[in-house]
Amino acid sequence: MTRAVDVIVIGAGFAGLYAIHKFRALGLSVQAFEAGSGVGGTWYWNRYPGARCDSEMPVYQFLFSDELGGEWRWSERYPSQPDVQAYLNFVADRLDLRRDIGFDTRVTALHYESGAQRWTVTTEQGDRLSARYCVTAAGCLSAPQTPEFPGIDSFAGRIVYTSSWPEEGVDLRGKRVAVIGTGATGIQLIPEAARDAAQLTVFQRTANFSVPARNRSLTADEIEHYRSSIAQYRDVVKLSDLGHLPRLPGPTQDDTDDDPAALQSAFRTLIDMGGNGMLLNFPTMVVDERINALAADVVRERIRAIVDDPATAEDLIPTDHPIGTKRVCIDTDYFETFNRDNVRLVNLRRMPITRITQDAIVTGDERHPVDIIILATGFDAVTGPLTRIDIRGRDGVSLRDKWADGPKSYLGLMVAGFPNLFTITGPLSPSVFTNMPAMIEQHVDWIADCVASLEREGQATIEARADEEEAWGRHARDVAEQTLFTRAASWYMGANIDGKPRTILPYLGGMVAYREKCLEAAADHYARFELTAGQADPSQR
Ligand code: NA7
Repeated sequence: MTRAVDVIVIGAGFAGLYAIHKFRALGLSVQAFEAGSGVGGTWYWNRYPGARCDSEMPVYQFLFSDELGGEWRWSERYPSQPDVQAYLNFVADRLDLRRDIGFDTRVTALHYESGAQRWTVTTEQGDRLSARYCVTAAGCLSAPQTPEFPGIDSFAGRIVYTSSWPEEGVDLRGKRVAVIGTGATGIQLIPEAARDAAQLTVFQRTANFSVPARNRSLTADEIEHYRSSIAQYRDVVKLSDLGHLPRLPGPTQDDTDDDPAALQSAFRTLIDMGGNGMLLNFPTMVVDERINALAADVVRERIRAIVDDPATAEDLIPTDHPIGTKRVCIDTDYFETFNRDNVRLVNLRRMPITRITQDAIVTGDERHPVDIIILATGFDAVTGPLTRIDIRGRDGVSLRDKWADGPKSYLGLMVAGFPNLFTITGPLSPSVFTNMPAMIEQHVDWIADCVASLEREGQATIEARADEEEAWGRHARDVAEQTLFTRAASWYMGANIDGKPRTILPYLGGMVAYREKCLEAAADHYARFELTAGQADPSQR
């Protein structure tokens, strides 16, 4: 028999947890499914050494509740993976969310039945559940990319993915370790792995821009201030295009008179302060080629100053994309790590990996003997978590087919042909371009308001209109064209996955404008959507 509830939520990370809480508050019955054995989503899976948030406190947390925020004390400027996971466990306990979450349960299919106006979800275990509303909270970076290097199956040592790092850890001591991938993940992991491994070989395909985090413990005053100022930061974040603090202390564009030397001096100051101040204080950096080039040069000069071996330094210097159009990594001693005797960089642009043997990675004629291979090779970002589920809307149309040439969505929230399916941080929403908890709160609040309105007004379904969906896609692409993002072969553009259409995945117009668009879409009783009157099969409520 298929059980029935009001709302199905897929995922129990930041998005899923808040969604369960909000729908319960509307008096609806909720069932969430989570593939992991615990809450946390991305913070549950990505527990590799060095995993740390690159948004800083106090904004990387829920800000919807003064009480909740007031009970939690953060300890570092950038929270570590164990800290974020502990926080999300605290939230789940404090709001009593676990009783509505089915753990170790991966959703495989989600089908809409037009007659009943209900969604039926099927899990890997074969369970079936039906609901009037379905909300995906599956994350943007949760579908790992696992490259098939020739011969990888013959490797006799251990292969570990950063995206599903074993809970008990991996003992790297005395081992010859390879890390493939130098994105944000590799850049966090590599300094940690170098400390333990006998020999660490880093396989780099593309050099990345990275700036120091300058992570530190928070002072007692800061901890108390952050704990007691949730309401203040809730308001502050709403004024920020990146869902962050609107700017960090330090110089801004107004302080530079647009003078190149002053601009570069400002970038040096912001980099020395640690973190992503460059992007927050100089948002034009990702639009204005000249400013971008000045910023990139400052980061390049820093790499040359840190890395002792000039040839290694040149290999580590990014040259193929404007700074900021791929995630600028926030590191602790990343470039310094290449001065260690036990660390070697292999530039795959010069010679790619040709195969993996029983005990080595081979690039051209060179064998690199290894005991452990760590894959930090990224994700089928933003769309992957949804297209890996067999989602079928009205008339059996599959989401995978609908998105074959690139994602289509109205506001990143709803897809035409998929009634009552809401996608938290879906493609063409600001999602990964912004601070995720802030984005998630905005989305969940909007969805909950929408569902409350349907319930109140006696509407059975809501669905994105095809013309609005089309217009939003065009707008998102137009905005992207005005930036430098389209010049990078990044996962923001779908470029890291073979065969994935190359098109912008997040909306780059900023959260302030985006919030406005969402409010406009909800105006006049959701006039920009298709609505169907009547309650769907009340016997199943
Ligand atoms: P990223 O940023 O996608 O990085 C993946 C890395 O793996 C990147 O250096 C890739 O090189 C490399 N890669 C991927 N496939 C291969 C193959 N086949 N051979 C060699 N190297 C490969 O993912 P992360 O997990 O580091 O970061 C994702 C986000 O998580 C991050 O932006 C933060 O928001 C948190 P490439 O650049 O494609 O040449």
